[in-house]
Amino acid sequence: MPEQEKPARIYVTRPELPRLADFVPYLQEIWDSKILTNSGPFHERFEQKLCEYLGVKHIALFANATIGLVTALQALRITGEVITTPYSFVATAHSLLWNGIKPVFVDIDPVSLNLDPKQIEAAITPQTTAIMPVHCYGHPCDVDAIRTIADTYGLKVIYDAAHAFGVRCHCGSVLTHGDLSVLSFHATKVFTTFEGGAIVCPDEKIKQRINYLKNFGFADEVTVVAPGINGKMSEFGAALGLLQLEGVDRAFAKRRAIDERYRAGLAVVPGIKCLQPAGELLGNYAYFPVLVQPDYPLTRDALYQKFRDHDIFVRRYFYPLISDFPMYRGMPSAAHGNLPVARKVAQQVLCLPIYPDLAHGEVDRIVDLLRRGGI
Ligand code: T4K
Repeated sequence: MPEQEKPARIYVTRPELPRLADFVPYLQEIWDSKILTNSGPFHERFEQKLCEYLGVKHIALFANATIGLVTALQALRITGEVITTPYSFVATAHSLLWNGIKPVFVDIDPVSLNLDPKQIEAAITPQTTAIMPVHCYGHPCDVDAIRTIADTYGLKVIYDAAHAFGVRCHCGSVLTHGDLSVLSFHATKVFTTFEGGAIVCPDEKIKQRINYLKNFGFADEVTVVAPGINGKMSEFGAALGLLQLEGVDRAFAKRRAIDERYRAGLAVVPGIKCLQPAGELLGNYAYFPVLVQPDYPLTRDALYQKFRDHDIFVRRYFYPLISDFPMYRGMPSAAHGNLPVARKVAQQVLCLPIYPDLAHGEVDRIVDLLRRGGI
């Protein structure tokens, strides 16, 4: 095929951006005020609008979710051991190591791919102080079962909600569960502020402490109350966030249509299993993971390569497991036999492209490739 006729490269995701012309007045305002960061006017407006949109009480904006996770652990003074999932982006466990906390990996549920509540109790020791589950791919964890365990053993719960922007479960926003939830607004997420993140908090007091921690520990000009970090979101990120909020429901609707098209197309493809929703009343369609089963004509990795040959950049989120990285693999909970479900899923998963502007024709091309066994 001549170069100019080649279809454009397809990525696993692309950010949904507003028209540049619509962003320029926001930039003008920043230029005029010369306030670039440190809780400026866009930061304050965005926090408030975000609370309203998400249906939560308090939000503290962050430079990214990783610093948000690190700070959430500091804010609740978590120490010792924390139970978490091996099946996530590596930032989940890294936030524990950055606080000198030992991650204890527990296997995932084979249907939701979230931390399996049935296996949490057996991993609790006198050193356990918290649970850090992940709403993987935006599918809610079993929040009620996790709450019961946490209450019984006096543990805190910090949700890594990096994927769960806008997701609603049986009792409203999934972000209201646990002691704190941490969102990501990275460029690859359903809602972006370039880089960015947020901690969702239940009350003003904890938000105040988080605000100190994300600003070097400053309580006022001359008082430093904690060894804080610089985790602040800039005015540029907050301005983009404000503008993004206007189009986010439209973006979800487009994602949903793509999700439905994949499901319809793949229903009859032997060996390709789509993940089912995990009880969400409103999903965000952040990812479209499929599991490549042993009866599919190609292995997962051969299929991954076939897609690449067609300039389709599918991804293996989350392979390798976090527990297989060098800084974790010596830990007893990372042992081969301890995480059989996560290990199997990490070998089978492939995340197909999904983003609002992905053409339906491209979805059909991807489905067709899967139907033909990658040929
Ligand atoms: N917890 C969980 C459960 C997470 O998934 C993440 C992040 C975090 C915590 C930490 O959140 P942050 O601290 O980042 O806020 C990406 C992201 O970098 C990462 O944020 C995300 N999870 C993870 C699942 O995916 P990569 O290395 O796969 O990204 P990259 O650069 O290969 O991008 C994937 C595709 O996206 C590209 O092929 C093209 C497209 N893309 C990417 C960027 C950066 C764009 O179109 N524009 C862009 O600017 O990690």
